[in-house]
Amino acid sequence: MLLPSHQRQTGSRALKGEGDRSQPLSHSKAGNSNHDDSSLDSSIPSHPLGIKPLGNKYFSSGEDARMLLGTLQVLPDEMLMQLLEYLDPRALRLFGYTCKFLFACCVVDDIWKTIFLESDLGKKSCFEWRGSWRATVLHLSPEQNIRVDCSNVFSDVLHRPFVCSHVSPRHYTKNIPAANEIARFEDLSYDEFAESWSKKPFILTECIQSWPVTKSWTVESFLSQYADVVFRAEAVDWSFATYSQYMRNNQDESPLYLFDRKFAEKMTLKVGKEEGAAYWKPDCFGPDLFELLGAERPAHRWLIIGPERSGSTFHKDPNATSAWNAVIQGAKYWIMFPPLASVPGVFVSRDSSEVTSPLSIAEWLLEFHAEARKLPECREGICQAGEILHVPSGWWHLVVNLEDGIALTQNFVPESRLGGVLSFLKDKADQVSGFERDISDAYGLFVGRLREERPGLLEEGLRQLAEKKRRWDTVVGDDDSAGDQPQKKSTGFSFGFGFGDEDEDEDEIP
Ligand SMILES: O=C(O)CCC(=O)C(=O)O
Ligand SMILES: [Fe+2]
Repeated sequence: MLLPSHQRQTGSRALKGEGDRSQPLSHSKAGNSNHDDSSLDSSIPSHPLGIKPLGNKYFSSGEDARMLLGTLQVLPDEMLMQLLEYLDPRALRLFGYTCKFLFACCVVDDIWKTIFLESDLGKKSCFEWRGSWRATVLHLSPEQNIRVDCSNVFSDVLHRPFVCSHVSPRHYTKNIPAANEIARFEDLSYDEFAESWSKKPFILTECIQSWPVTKSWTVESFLSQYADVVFRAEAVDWSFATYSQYMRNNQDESPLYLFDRKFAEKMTLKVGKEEGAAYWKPDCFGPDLFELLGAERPAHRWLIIGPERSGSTFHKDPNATSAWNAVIQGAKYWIMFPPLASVPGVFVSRDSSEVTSPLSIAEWLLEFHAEARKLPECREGICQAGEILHVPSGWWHLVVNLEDGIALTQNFVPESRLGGVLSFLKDKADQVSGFERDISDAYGLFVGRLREERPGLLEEGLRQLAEKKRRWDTVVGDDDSAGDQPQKKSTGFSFGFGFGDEDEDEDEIP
């Protein structure tokens, strides 16, 4: 599921000079990469305008376009880019014609994306996508997209997004260390799941083969059946016809991701084991305790569609729920860490309500992937079309589509994770998300429903909750100043609650 609203994410761009096929400097990456950097460099084409990383300036004998900026030379590139955000489309276009350096700045597509979103066009669900936000806002045909030779523009701020939008995620998914491989089974029984697997990720290769959508859904079939259905894709609501144009032809570093929770209603799908159903929840995960909430349960299922390189940056799923994610078309690379791990490049506030990480998936892969996969708690795997992956409650995950794809995901509360969910709803009430606005006490609502329908289970859940709190108090000496999120360090400090399971990984902090 997408980053829940309780985990506000802020971004920081890690800037490093990097090579370009036509230039002598080589890639500089964090963590002494064990990837083959030369193959990464050769997979990145030269910038279409000829823009180069800043470091290349020191190897160039020719003129530097920045010298012709006049008084604006005093401003660093980051600040120049920020200034441009104040210009309207006409001013931005004209300003770009004043010199080559400013041309390179003014065609950066992210600025045009903001302009698009704030314009009337940004409110439309059907329009012609022209391959870039700039071309779409300015109604430019391919021949009207002017090309200026910017080979004397040296800037990491301008070059880095181009690298990130051309990084092939496949480069990072090769050679998964055997110890990191997410377990794969054909299928699991509910007993096996409840006894041994509810706290670990795994992939099932046969479990969803009987779903009708596994055979019938492709991006093409969607286009023929649902072209006019309007889906939510991050900040926009677009018809599938429009989204598929975008999906096939965009250069965004973080492509807009179609992530819609009302899809079943919009597409008039039947879900569940009934005549004519499109798909149903797999048996192996057992009862979903949030079903006791009926219509009052928080948002729980999503249709996900996106192009290669789209995906989800590091997050934990909301309300300490577990999830399954079924790939219908395409393939997804998952990299996951248990709840208390410190994930390289991901910084969490003391109360876990804010997550700061590099802006894009590509940026994280470039800077932190090599270091991350060396950690003993790292789990990685590729979920192919027709397979389903289990996301245990509280696990960090980053997911990237390796090709255009369609997936279905659903969040749930298995019996074995009830204590964790009760603890979250009670102790992190300010981070609870996905409920309708008028539900102010999710913990009280859930406990009340469990008391009516599953009193024995509630008792066990409350016992787990109390035990968790007791263990926590023992560790931190009941002292608030200790902070509420000790991080598991890669150097080996491990912190587990071990509720009875011999091989318990870790659990959430109450
Ligand atoms: O398919 C994806 O991008 C991942 C979605 C996700 O985070 C999930 O299913 O929990
Ligand atoms: Fe998720």
